Amino acid sequence: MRIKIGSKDALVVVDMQRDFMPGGALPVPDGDKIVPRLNQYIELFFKKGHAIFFTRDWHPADHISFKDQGGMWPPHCVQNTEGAMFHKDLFIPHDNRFIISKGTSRDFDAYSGFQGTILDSLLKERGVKRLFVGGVATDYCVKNTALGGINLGYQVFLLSDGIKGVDVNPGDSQRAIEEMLQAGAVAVSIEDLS
Ligand code: VGL
Ligand code: ZN
Repeated sequence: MRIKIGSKDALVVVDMQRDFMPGGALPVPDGDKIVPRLNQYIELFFKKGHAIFFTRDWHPADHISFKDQGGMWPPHCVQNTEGAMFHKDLFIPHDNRFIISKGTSRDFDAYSGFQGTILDSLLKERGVKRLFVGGVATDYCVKNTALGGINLGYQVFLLSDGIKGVDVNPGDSQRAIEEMLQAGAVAVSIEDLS
């Protein structure tokens, strides 16, 4: 496949935060291994001057998704803590990039970067039609962001070499990938883009 990146394309890097990396509060196995590959995608979009969106989980300390509040996760990505920071080697350009915080209020969780955020309006404002989605976790926030994008009418490309999942149940990530493809996402890897 040969895909030429243009001004109607945007890169969406999902939740590459320290708490989702090995050693973090809610680690995605090998989550750190995709940083170099994601940096290649980021560089490609950055050099061409195309938009790059970094989503982040940005929870209050008493967030509803945390176990001590009745949710299913250990506390993670609490606003302004180290665990909520992006991986230190992730290339975050100064231009053409946007940080999208989600899950920011106590009583709502958001697995999709579109949920409760201005991501859709920022994309529409810029005339973006195609999204290239990578990051973590394949079976939660990547899946929901990709499906959210499809539902909003974007053509979604899944960066198959730039995603990692948690697999709470074995096979969750593989099933998530199949679900995204079923919904219309197209799997690509770095060699496909120029
Ligand atoms: C995520 C679990 C809880 C994710 C966020 O980014 O995939 N997973 N909060
Ligand atoms: Zn979360």
